[in-house]
Amino acid sequence: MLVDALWRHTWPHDRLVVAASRLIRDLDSRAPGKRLRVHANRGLAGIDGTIATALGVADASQHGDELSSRAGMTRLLVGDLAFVHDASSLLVMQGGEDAPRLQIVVGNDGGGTIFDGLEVADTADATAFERVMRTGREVNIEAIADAFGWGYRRATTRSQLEEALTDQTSPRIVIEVPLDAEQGETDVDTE
Ligand SMILES: Cc1ncc(C[n+]2csc(CCOP(=O)(O)OP(=O)(O)O)c2C)c(N)n1
Ligand SMILES: [Mg+2]
Repeated sequence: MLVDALWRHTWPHDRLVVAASRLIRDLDSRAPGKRLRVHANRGLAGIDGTIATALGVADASQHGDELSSRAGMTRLLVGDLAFVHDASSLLVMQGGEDAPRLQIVVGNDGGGTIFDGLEVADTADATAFERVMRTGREVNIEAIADAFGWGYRRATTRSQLEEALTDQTSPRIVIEVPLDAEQGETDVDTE
């Protein structure tokens, strides 16, 4: 539901940045063809600076020569671990710098569920796997957003998510979507 809604509400004049996460795989397997500009970091340090990358993409779009690239919204789709890992990049507008417009959509499943697909998940002790691989954490995403002066919305239904994506009155917002880690599906109602 999350990746479908995000893809559907992103248009050729928008930009999408997708973090290293279970979600990029869901998106890759579900999204139909569409002329969108999508950015992603790859490599061993794939989750380093994910928010900074998205801010850079947003910033470049606001200062580009092409008028068309200045329109629309930049969105980041990111998991909870990668979001927390790069939380300090939320510190913008200090020292008179420009403030890019960005919507950050955090799929929060309480840890790194991308690792559930590794072979070790079938053989490791469940407690050890949780501690070492999934590294689940209880983190207050709203408090993080608030601490850095970003707006915050929590979307637990598809309509709430679509409304949050469409409402562009807040230039910098974190939209948290709670996900069910066990099922690999959302907690949300399909209303
Ligand atoms: C610097 C760095 N450390 C570790 C990794 C391995 N890694 C890939 S995705 C990921 C985080 C996955 O958790 P989350 O962001 O919550 O996404 P989820 O898979 O749960 O959707 C990590 C740690 C990496 N890519 N880069
Ligand atoms: Mg996660």
